[in-house]
Amino acid sequence: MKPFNVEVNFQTGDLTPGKKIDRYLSGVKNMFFDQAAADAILQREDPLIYQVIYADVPEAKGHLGNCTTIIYPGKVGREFYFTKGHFHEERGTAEIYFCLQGKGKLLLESTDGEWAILDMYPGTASYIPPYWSHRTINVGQEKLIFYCVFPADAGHDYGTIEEIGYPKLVVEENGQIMVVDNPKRRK
Ligand code: S6P
Ligand code: ZN
Repeated sequence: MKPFNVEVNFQTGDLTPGKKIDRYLSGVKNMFFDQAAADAILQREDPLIYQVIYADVPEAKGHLGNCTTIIYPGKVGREFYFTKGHFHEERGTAEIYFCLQGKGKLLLESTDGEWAILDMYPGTASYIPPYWSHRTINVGQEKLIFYCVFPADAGHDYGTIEEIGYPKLVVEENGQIMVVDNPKRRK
C-alpha cells in the first residue's frame, strides 16, 4: 500500500475521497428517549441525523481508521440529535475526536460503569481511552463536525448501547442544555 492524502473540508465536513454513511431518523429511532416524539416526526418526514465519511483504509491491525462525522442540529422531543454510540468490538482500543466545527458533548461510559461528559468545540481533541463507549451529541444550532482517528481493526459494538442505553440524556430545558438521568437506563 502507498501513502496517500485525503482532503478534509472544515466547513462542510466532507472528506474526499471517502465513503459516506447516512443515518436517518428511521434507522436510529430506537436510541431516542421519546419514542412518541420520534414517531410524530416520522409521520411528516425522515430527517438526516448524521453522516460519517470514511477514508479508504484496510480494517486491519496496524492501520489507523479515520473519518469525519457530521451531526445535524435538531431534537427529538427534548433530546438533541446524537450518534448511536458504541463500544469498540476490540474493547482495548482508544480513539481521538478532533472537533472542527459546532458545539457538542461527548458522552462516555466505561466497562466499569463510570460515566463522563466532555465539551466539544472547534479545536478540542478528545481522548477516548480503551474500554469507554462513546456517543456524540450536537447541542448547538449548526452542524457539529469532527474528525476521528482509531485503530482500524477496532470494530463497533452497537448492541450493548442499544440494549442498556446511556445513564444520562442531554436535553434542552427552558432553553438550557442539561445533562439529566436516563429513566429508561437498563442495567
Ligand atoms: C468509530 C468512531 C466514529 C463513529 C461515528 C458515528 O470508532 O467512533 O467514526 O463511528 O462518529 O458514531 P456511531 O456511534 O454511529 O458509530
Ligand atoms: Zn469509536
